[in-house]
Amino acid sequence: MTSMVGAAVVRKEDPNLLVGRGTYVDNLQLPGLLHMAFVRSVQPHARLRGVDVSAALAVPGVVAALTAADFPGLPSMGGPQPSLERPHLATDTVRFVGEPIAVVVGRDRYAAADGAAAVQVDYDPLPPVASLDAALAEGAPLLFPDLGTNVVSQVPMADDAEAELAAAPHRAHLRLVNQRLAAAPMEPSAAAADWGPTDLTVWASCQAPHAVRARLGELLGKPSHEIRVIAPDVGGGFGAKASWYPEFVLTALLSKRLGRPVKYLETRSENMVSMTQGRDQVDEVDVGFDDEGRILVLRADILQDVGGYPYGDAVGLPFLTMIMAAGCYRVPKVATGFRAVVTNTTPVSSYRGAGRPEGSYLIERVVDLIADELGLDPVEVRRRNFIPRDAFPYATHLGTEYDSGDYAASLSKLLEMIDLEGLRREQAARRDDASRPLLGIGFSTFVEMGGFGPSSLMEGFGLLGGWESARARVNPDGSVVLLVGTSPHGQGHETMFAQIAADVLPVPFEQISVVHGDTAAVQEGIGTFGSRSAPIGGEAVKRAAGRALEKARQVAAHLLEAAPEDLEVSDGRFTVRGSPDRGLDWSEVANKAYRATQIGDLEVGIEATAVFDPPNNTFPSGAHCCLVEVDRETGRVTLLRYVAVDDCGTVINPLTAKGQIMGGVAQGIAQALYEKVVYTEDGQPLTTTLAEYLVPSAAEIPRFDVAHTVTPTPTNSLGAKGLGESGATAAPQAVVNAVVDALSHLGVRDLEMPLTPERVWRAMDGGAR
Ligand code: MCN
Repeated sequence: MTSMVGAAVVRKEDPNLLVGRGTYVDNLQLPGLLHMAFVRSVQPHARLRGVDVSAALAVPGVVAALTAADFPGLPSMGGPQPSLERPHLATDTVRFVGEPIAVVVGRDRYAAADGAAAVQVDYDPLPPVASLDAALAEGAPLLFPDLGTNVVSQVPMADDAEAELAAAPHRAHLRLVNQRLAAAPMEPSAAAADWGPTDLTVWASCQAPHAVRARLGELLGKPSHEIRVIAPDVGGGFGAKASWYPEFVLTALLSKRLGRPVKYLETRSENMVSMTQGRDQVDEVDVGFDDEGRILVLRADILQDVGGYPYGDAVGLPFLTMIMAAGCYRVPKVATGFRAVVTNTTPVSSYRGAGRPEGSYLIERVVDLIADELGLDPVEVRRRNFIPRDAFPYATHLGTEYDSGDYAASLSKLLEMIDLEGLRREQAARRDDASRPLLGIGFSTFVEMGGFGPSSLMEGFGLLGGWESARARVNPDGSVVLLVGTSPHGQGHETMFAQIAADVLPVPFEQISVVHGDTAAVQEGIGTFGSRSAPIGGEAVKRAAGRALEKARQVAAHLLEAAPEDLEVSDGRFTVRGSPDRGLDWSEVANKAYRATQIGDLEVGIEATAVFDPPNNTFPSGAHCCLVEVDRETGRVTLLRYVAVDDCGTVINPLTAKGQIMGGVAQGIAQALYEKVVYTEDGQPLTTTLAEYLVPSAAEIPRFDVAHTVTPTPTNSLGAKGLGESGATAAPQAVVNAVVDALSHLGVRDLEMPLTPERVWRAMDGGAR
């Protein structure tokens, strides 16, 4: 039987989505549905003197207008410590533009929006701090005065490695900025709630419905069995839909109060100030190296902007950067530390890669800088520093254990796909011909941390666990339903999980469907983030399917009057070893399994659950190369080609894997060239529409070549590592390295993202060179 794992199967989920038959939260039409709108702060930092909702109540169609005072006893959204907690609706202080202050409910969205516009908020403005520099300045205004500082969390460097840096034959410094990014999913945040006489149903555009149910239970004091959370089709999340949002609980409370279902759909401009944002990290990096370009010591001092309120995972971001700071290189001494800082801006949290792209950017820019300083080939510097393939499992400076990898193999494969020598000749020729654009070649050899992650680690991040669950249910006709605890939002899980189960069970891929995202249907699960669904959820599916097969074997053995261990399974049939005529088709076995009168003492049905808690994270890696052209007159960067060699261990589906890489790389290109959330010095956001926040379209994304090397992970029996964040982790530095490479003969050694034409043009002295 050919294996389904590894087959490039088209996605099961696409037919519905392609013909507009997806079901998103906003497609819900419930009888008597009301619509909620927020009144959001227009001030970045202010005391609230008063909120007057009376004018809203006079707007036709408005049925309610409420402030925090109307929700007595509603706990806060939480925070790392009680004094830093964020309320669901602002009580006395607002700390970023967009923070919700009041809610208005209308018979339709328009009435609710008109009502929200009519609410009068009396602000007493406080001085804002809208950047790390401003927040850390002497005498800076404080967001939480009781704390006495805007630094909300830190890990100081135990040893700053100054002695090693001073002793190194060469040393260099870089200040690297990972600008703030907006997740900007196609579907903004959305929630709807229907609170009946006993039970509450919440539809939420989220990545982890079971976690949303648990939080609702805590906040509402309601047991989980009376709460059902449904994540229907979710139009992208990119990590930001793993965050908790006030709309999840406020729609529920409003539904209870008004006795009708209530829905909320964020507008795009609200999304650009309300949904948690990503990156926003500044790294001061020092490196010491020898004459051959070997890295001897690395120091990274990390500053993380966490926005107006510190979320638990936001302070985890720089921690992940620390873990991954040395990338795929053997560095004898690594010193890292961070400070997480609050500013009067939208809160920052997980965004595709969450702290690891920042680490990868850091080390990959450093490697190129070393090559530049020594006049060496950046490919060669990488090779000289790689952790060798026989060094795995490899313990990093912080004790994290890389599971497996062969970094040199990915780079070699990449080099087979490009003609580096030819490109270098072309680059030199272009430099001598002022009529032609400059050519740049950029490399990124990265390692990522995916497959989050053992319970021992994830419990520390405040999660229920790091395991994942799956249930395989065989129907009486032999078809199979998988119920999975992960919750996809674009990744193609229905396809991937069906492929895995089709390799275990004698059932065609087409006869396996997947149910996810509904706490009433699916057993307890953790959710989708940290590129965990393939390595952890996939293994759970494999095990559940294996257990279902064992049950079916028992049924078949009973029916065939043979011992279970004497049965063979092939071509959709159970046969008795040595007597191929004595056999039963899978569908007959499935059907008989439900006939209590025919299966003796066996329990009716075929259904099995498995929960998999991995022993470690997985560490996907790869080598990417980007070719760019830089216009000498305008500084405009054009991407000519992008080549990605990824090692995610066993590739479950090359087609969806390619989609994941392309999507992630597109986000990385977006960071390198286009996207940046911008605030004025006084805390006003300037990028509140997609006219100012430049999400690239397909037209800006170049030709892709994708290939794989395969170093299976030992952490699961599939050998699969997580892949969903690799592209976003690898790409920014591939692009930046390419542009710096194009300009290196002009003495350019670094450029800050995004590489706008203006920035590049200035680096070329306004096109003078
Ligand atoms: N895959 C594979 N072989 C592997 C690993 C993965 O074929 N060894 C393929 C499978 O098709 C699988 C997909 O890649 O469905 C992603 O698997 P995995 O790496 O386990 O990642 P998750 O499914 O857990 O997805 C999370 C990850 C994260 S953290 C973000 S952020 C992200 C992403 O995936 N956000 C996305 N991909 C996204 N894709 C879309 N369209 N939209 C988002 O919001």
